Amino acid sequence: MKTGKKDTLSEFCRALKRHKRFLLACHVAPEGDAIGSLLAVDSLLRRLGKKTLIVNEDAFPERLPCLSAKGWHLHSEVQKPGNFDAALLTDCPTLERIGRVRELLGPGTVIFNVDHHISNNFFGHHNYVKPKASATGEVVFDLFKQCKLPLTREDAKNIYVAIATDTGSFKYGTTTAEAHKIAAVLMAKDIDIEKINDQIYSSYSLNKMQLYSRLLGRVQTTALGRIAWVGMHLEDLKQSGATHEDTEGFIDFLRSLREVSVVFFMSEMRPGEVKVSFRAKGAYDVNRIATEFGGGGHRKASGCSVRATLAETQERIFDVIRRHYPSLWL
Ligand SMILES: [Mn+2]
Repeated sequence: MKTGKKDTLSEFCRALKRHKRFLLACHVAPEGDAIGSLLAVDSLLRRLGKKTLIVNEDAFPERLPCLSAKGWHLHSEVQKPGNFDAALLTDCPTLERIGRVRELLGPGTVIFNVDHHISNNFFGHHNYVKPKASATGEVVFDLFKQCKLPLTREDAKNIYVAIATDTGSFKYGTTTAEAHKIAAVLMAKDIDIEKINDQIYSSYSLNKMQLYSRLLGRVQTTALGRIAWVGMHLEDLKQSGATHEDTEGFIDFLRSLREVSVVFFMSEMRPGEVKVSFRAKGAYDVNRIATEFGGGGHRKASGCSVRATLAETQERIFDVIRRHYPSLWL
């Protein structure tokens, strides 16, 4: 069976119904959209009578207590590959994004790709990818509609978290009218949005706050303030007692600087390996920049990993920004 087929919504749902046992996975370092979408699609498939198993390389993140970690298995706990005739992946632009879960896919596993990344390479046998959608959660909402399954309160919460986290609470330019319409439908399911939002946004540990304080004290800008960046050393985590997971969302502080067009946050994952997040405002496209390093994402939000020191990574990023956007310095 060839990969790369772009399905219509109805073709995609018809194909889903032809399979029995699904492995479900999302990308490594999973966040709200990946997980919320995954949990909602799990519920959908189960109600269609399918057997499902959620398997991921990374643990369920602590910062999302509003979502249920029940049924989340680690790749390392699942011994045998096979036993699945299909796999469905959420929020992954490429198959590589599921990390070591790939080892569980057999040559006969039919892969379903549900995503909204503009950089998606249609790695599945069936691909339902909607780059206009603000979140994969919106795409999963389509699946429920197409399958004529009413949303439970839990489904509504999962999809709400997916869309709210990927749109910065309906603030980013990627937020569509459709996202608001869907949110209205979800709210009609009586979800507690105050509690959900407090759990997502007002739940810093003191260690995390102290890490942010260190990082904010070192923000640098150039090109008349149009570019801002900061690098985090492993030592920063050690000194503050925070974790890598705590850095999720830090980039929003950089983005909140008034003059910036392009911002990036570099975190040292281990010596010689740096993870970079980019955000853009206005006409700038940071997907183009991340792609140069083998990463990707969206026009206004993207990321990549670089095998280098923080200082080398910074140099290389500036080379790429200068090449793509020399006018930033004018
Ligand atoms: Mn997403």
